[in-house]
Amino acid sequence: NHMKKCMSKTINRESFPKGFVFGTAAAAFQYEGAVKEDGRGPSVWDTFSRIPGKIADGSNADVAVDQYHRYEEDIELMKDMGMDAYRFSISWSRIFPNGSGQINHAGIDHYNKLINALLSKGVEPYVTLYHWDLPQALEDKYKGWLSPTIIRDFSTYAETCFEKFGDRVKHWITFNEPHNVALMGYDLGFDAPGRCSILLHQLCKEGNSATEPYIVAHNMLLSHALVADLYRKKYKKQGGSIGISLDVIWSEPATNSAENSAAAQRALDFQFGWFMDPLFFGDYPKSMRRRVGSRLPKFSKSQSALLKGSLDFVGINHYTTYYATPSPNITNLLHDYIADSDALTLPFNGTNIIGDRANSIWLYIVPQGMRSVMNYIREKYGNPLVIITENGMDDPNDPLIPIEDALKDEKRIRYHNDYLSNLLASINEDGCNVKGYFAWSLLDNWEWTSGYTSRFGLYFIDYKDNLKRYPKDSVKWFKNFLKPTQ
Ligand code: BGP
Repeated sequence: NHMKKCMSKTINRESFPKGFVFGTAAAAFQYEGAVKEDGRGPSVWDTFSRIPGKIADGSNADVAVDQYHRYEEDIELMKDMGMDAYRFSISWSRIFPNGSGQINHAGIDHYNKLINALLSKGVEPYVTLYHWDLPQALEDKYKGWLSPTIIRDFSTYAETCFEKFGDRVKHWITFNEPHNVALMGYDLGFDAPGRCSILLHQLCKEGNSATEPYIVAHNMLLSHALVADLYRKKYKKQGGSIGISLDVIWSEPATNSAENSAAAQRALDFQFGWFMDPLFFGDYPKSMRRRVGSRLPKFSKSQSALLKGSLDFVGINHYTTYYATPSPNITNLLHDYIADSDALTLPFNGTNIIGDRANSIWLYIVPQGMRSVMNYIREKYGNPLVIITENGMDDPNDPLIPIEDALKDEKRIRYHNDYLSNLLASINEDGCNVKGYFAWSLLDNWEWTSGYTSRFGLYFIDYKDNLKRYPKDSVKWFKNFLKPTQ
């Protein structure tokens, strides 16, 4: 009986609905390297990664994993695993080195080559337009996302991509994790451009307002809505679809008290509803309106109308789950956004740790969180089409661990198996409308503030030997999972 139970838990591609897409995800700045080649302009992350103390190992992404030169080899790796699709991002400053103005044709050529190589191997491109690498020129010119001027420049850049690549690219993602950009870039200052809110601002070079994250998010939402509208109207003939990728950490009440349940809801509102509510209902969540007050920008009637329904699918980046409580005064003093939301989310609740930890301090393994997120979306937003655009876990980059041991990543296999099982249950048992799953990430890569210290890849990168790629056991697992049975 026990045997039967275990067997019935074995899942593979065929357990999923027909046409379900499996792929891996990546981002230009984390993968490409070649930052000075073929006319690329600098991005805010080139600048930020050079500020001492910002990146754990003091590294930058000048070389990263050199995918700019090795994309053909990397496509072979995807193909070999049986992956259907590849999610990557376009570097804005390769197309417009100054953010706007003159197009750099060498940049266009590069992505044409990448897209054509993917298609020739039967791998479907899913393209993110903005995965955090804002052209530095626009930061210098008008403070990037803080200025509404960016809406025009982003839409010119996006339209250039539709024009040049849209005959072959049928899946577009406007933004990757706008919540993280707003919070990490403009409130905590851990990410580019490194601005902080009032009480934290001694730690940062710049930034002075608890309003900035809300302005940035607002400008990203308006940019998304404008570009989605443009794509759907002017590029309708291309027959593609457009969405956005949002990060969501599932929130469990720390105990079943009414206060903690309300805090868990506020945590979701301030992270996920912040974007989902405007996209589905045309305005920010009521809890945000009430609590942030006049610091939360307003949408005009026509902006609201443009936002509402401005996506064909919701991309979800989901990794972990936390416990929520109302926030204690001390954290409110330190952190404006937590004070605004009155929700503190942590991986423990006083008696329990929510799950086993991966390497990153923020990443705890809680597979059933996936099912909760899917059902929350189904219930609250009317069962829209969802694609999991990121899910994965990391190991430490420990130079003392021999490569053959680093390749034995049972924990990662279990992670993907268990998150996928919960995703499957949400589809088959709960009726959630999910059509794709992208693992973060194809290769170990340059992981933002952790630099090269964290390894999220299905493939191992030997940073000491010419960035050689080695399959971890999870590659074999995916290969078997994706293999057609018949
Ligand atoms: C997501 C980003 C990815 C990736 C991943 C891993 O938030 O969209 O680009 O980096 O997180 O996390 P990190 O690099 O912060 O450890």
